[in-house]
Amino acid sequence: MRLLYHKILKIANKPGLRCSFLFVAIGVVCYDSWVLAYWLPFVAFYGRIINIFLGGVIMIIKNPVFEISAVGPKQYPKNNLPQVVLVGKSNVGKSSFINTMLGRKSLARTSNTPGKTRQINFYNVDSSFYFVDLPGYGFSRLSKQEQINMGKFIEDYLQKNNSISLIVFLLDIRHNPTSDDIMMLDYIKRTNLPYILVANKADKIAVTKVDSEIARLKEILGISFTTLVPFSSERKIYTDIVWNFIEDYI
Ligand SMILES: Nc1nc2c(ncn2[C@@H]2O[C@H](COP(=O)(O)OP(=O)(O)O)[C@@H](O)[C@H]2O)c(=O)[nH]1
Ligand SMILES: [Mg+2]
Repeated sequence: MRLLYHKILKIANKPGLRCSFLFVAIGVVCYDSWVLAYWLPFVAFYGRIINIFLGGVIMIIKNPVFEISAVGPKQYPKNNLPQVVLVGKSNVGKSSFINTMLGRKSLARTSNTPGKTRQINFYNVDSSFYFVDLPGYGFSRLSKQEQINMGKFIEDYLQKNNSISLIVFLLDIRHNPTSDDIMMLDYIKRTNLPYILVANKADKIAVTKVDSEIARLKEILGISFTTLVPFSSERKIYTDIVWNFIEDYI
């Protein structure tokens, strides 16, 4: 049943379709069913156009490529393309997020067993912006000192880079933010860089619970006015909503 809900949601999330549904509803109210049948193709087309005017996006990705695994500032790209940076604890789904948003299966390497490598992976998206995959923090198999070093490595990148256009801060919709999450979020706030929060793995809970979990996370984090949107790489839902936000910053 949950799968069916998510399938419907995925279709309803497609750009244009939300508007199309509205038109169909208006059509049903105003006309006999044979008129509606005649209308349908037009409804789908104009719904799409109107949705673009209303600020919807149809993000067309042509050729995203992995550019570099940087181990230090000298290797960060020298051009001024905007960078959209994924921040979050290990295993929250940063790499999967990049693959899902770009419609690629395994451009960004995902794993069940997070590694210890301190690398920042840059994905060049059609020479218009970068998705930047930061190493995860709070990886329990690292020693305390290694975790501190990892934190410094991430902060160093956030400080020494003036091409950062947006930080996408990933949380797990099912779990309370950890103390590391809260520390990282405080740090991000202090950088004054724009950020949005994305609650990943929404497929793991019932669709009917998504809104209340989002509200709960907002309350815990004390961020009533900050954007916090659900997401699922597994089911590839809510991608349009997130693209809408990203598009405003690139
Ligand atoms: N169910 C579910 N699993 C996910 C989702 N996103 C990522 N995962 C899984 O979580 C694990 C860690 O993902 P990964 O992208 O490597 O996390 P990262 O360490 O933050 O880059 C992998 O096994 C993914 O398949 C999601 O939206 N739903
Ligand atoms: Mg990763």
